[in-house]
Amino acid sequence: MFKQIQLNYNFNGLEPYIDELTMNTHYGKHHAAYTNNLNSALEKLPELKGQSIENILKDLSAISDEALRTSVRNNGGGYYNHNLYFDTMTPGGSKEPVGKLAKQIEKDFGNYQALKEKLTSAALGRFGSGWAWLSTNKNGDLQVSSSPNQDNPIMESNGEWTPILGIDVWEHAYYLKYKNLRGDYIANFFEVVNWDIVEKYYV
Ligand code: MN3
Repeated sequence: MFKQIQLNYNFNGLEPYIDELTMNTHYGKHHAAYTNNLNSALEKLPELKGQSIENILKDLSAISDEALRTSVRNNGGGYYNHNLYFDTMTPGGSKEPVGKLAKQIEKDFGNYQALKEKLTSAALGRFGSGWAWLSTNKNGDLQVSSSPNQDNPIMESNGEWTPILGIDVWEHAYYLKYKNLRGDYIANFFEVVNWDIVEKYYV
């Protein structure tokens, strides 16, 4: 039975960057639905009982029933992606990457500003619903990418790459406040990123 990650802040805690109504709907309705639907699909897949969500997502082809595979892909992705998203935000943000992660960002991208630009263009360039990602592999390399729908780098690389930060660019993540202005939402998202937590996912 998978459970939504607990928030360390209130629904209004990310104001004015992410508004209370969006948080309420996003966490309370969308993420809750992905989680419930994932658990329902897994009830029909007893062979996956006890497996981590990462293990399930890195080998979706192990699910032979096509409808169940699609359900686990969409809802398992939605479950995992939003746990990461909500966990890596904090009221006021923490401004800049730290520690080993900051060093690797310098190595792979030059500096934080360059990484931010790369993530922003991945997020802006994703047509329709999806995500932009900062991911790492077992060597500690970093990579920026984007995925459609609720897909993520774990599924796309069979577990070679694991996201440590994700920007949700589904309209449900920003439309109530920002309407069509995805770029404004993305710029403001960086104001609430908790780089201390992102670094914990990295090391
Ligand atoms: Mn979402």
